[in-house]
Amino acid sequence: MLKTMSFSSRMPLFARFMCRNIFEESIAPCRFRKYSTKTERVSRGMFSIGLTGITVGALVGTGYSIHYMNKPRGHIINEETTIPIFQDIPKIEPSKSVKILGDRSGLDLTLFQYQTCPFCCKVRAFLDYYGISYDIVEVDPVLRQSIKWSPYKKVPILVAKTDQGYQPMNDSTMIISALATYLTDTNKDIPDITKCFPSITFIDDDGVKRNEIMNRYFLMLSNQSSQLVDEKYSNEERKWRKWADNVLVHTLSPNVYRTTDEALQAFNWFSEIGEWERNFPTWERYLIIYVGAAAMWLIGKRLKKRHGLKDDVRQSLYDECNTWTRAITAKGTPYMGGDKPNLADLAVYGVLSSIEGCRTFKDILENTKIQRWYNSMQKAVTHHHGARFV
Ligand SMILES: N[C@@H](CCC(=O)N[C@@H](CS)C(=O)NCC(=O)O)C(=O)O
Repeated sequence: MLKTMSFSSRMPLFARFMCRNIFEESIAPCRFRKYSTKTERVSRGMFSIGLTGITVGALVGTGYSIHYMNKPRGHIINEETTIPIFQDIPKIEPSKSVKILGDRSGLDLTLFQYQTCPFCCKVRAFLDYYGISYDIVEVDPVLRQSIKWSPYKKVPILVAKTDQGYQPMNDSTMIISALATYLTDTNKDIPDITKCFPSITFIDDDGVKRNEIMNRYFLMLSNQSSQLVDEKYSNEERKWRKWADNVLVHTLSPNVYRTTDEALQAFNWFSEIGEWERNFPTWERYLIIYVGAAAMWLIGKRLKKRHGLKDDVRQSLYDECNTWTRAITAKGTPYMGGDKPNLADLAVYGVLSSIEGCRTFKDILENTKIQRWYNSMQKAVTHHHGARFV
């Protein structure tokens, strides 16, 4: 039973449990005294042992309770960190270079990624749409050697080579907001912008220490540039970017890894599209495919429960796709951003593109009305339609 309880609820119960044990042991001699023929002196001694037991038990229990009550929960602890610039990072041969003719961004970028991670796909959708060139380092999802230099242990990590050194940017949403700020506010450089996205460390309701970039959905524009942005329009854009990260993305894993067959098919496709045959030794590739598929099949079941998906997980995904297309239809424009995609369109497209080769994706196209929007997005991204705004 203890196993099924959260850590936070275990401590006081454990304390009470201890107290009860000590208490039960201490009253046993009292009961014994009532029916025994031993001398009163002996029973008084036993009674005082019992009493001491109760007192010690009560003190230990109280101590635990006070410790538990004082344990910080849901508080921001006083740690605000900006991502430092590295003077050097290990030279790692890129797995691929995406060079876009006529790129006027002035950026020199390397993306550390998993090819089919939805968060990495979001970043690539942004870079491709705006016609920004970048190198790719495909990270081995099991061993992750190529990001050993980074204190941040997830992907995507986007590193910008600047005059001041190598500036890493962590978290897909922060990366996109930082780059969108850079494209809108031409007076700021990447290290300046990165400083505007500090991560705050806090203890959440379960007592777990977390880092979060609180303003990651915002562009950090100067007063002058922010006047160009329509407030109502950017509220809506933020709302759907959050939906892509907090709702849509959680419907993917339970679908893609719904059965062992589907999980294996998905991992084989990841291997193909991520060029694992070229990027990793054979043993490492098979390790990732088989261990990864088995692990994700199991994890998919847990995620289904955690995110409250329907028993038929496909239906949950169809529902979300329909929510998105209905919202665009209600606007009467081809994209959420109107006549051209905005950051919400790019985020939703990026997330869905991560499962393009999976059976789930075919099912979405056949059972929802998302295909028209998806095809237009695909064209806009692969033909770099946003490059004219750079
Ligand atoms: N909030 C982050 C989430 C990134 C994330 O969870 N990435 C996963 C891959 S899809 C990861 O790197 N997990 C750690 C691991 O693989 O060990 C973002 O938007 O970039």
